[in-house]
Amino acid sequence: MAAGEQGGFPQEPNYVGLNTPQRAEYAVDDLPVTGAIPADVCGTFFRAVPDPAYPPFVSDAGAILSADGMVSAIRFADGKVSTAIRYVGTARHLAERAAGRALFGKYRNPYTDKPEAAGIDRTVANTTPVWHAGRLLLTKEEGRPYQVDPVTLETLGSYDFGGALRSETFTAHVRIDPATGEMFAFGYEAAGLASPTVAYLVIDRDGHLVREQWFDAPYCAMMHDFAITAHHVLFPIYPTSADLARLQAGGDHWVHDQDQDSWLGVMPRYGDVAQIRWFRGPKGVSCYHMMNAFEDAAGVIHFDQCLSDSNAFPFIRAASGIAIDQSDLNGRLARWSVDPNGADDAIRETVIGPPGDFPVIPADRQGRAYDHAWMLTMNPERRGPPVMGGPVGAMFDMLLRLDFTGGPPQALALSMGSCFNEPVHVPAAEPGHQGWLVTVVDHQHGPDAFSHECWIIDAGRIGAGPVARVTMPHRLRPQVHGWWVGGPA
Ligand code: V55
Ligand code: FE
Repeated sequence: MAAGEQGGFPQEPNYVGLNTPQRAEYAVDDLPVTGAIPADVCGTFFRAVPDPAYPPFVSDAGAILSADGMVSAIRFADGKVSTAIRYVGTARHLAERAAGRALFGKYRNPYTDKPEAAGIDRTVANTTPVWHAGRLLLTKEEGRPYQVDPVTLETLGSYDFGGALRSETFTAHVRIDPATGEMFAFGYEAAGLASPTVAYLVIDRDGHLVREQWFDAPYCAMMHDFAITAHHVLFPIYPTSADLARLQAGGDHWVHDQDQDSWLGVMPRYGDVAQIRWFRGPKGVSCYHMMNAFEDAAGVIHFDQCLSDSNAFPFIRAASGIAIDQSDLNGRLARWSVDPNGADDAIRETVIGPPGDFPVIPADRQGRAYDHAWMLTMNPERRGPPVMGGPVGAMFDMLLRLDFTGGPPQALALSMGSCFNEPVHVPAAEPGHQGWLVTVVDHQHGPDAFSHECWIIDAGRIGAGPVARVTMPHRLRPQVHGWWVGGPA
């Protein structure tokens, strides 16, 4: 076997280079550190990493999104750093391990599965490690979360909030209110495959599911993320939609329609889903991640999102007959402003930042007016190709700090061959200090040669580069999302 190659995996972008399956579980202590780890950085950086355990038996351009979830932890205590990674023991992963081969077919299409997969929960729990009320949940929008022991990374099982959850699905993007500690969440396709049914969920600060209300979206859309304000909950809908007949015919879960409207549903947080007001957005746009949302003094709602002119996933554009190359896909950090007390359904858009993704805000500004935020983007001055990898094909090579008070943006550009995974924000104890960003940086040294570091960056002075760098012990596949849990594990 060639270096970096894994037996039986197709030699195509989902499985080569940075995306080469690793399939390794391990724990390593006392990682080498260059520089000084700030005292604030004491806790665990949990990361969700999709890594397929078995070669596919179908050709599936969306395969990274259905790769088995692994949970990775990078732990910081007393200036020492350790790491561990383990598969999430989903029913799907356990069934495939027992069979010694893949049983599940295409991304979110059970009609392409082997007969042995019938009736087995299909979720791969590979998108976000969510920490709330003392529980670690590995989430994926296609199904319910799995609970994982935060110390051993052992999987405890599928989690349904003590039997309270009715929805078949649960988002990978929850929003935790900084004042109340409540977790706001939702599930789409809540009533089954390709259903337009959305479940709106509120979990109290102690982890009890106290509200579950169902409503129908304008159509069955890929609802990856949403937003809250201090008084409202916002449900954005972009025209990437599912169709049961297409799935039954063995087709793709998602098709994007450039001619269909986007929508923003707005309701009072503690209201009834019958009160949702739908504001009409531009046609054909798409967004995976919202930065934040808030109400201003006049009650106008501002909703900030990493918007693009079409779906960001090349495999979804291909399935939709949309001929836009990844490098030609335009985007922007867009603010949509709507008046919940106004008479019309108009959305006013202003551009507040460049194209990019993986927005990060301080947890205490969730749903509130905010001064600054961070995101990943492509260096406009890069000469040469980006590092290839991850589900969209190209990795981000620049970190930005945006200032919404009129100050200039700050940037941290990596040199050619290096790229960022999504950072987490760690708050600082010192008043006025903007805290720290902790992120995994991948370095490519050759077609199949990579090394990885975990960087700690002063969040208020990102241009100065990392204050500390941790050498990661083994090859890593690209992370999706992370979560910072402060304090001892
Ligand atoms: C995304 C990621 C997913 C998914 C759907 O970032 C959307 C977008 C890692 O899984 O299933
Ligand atoms: Fe996401």
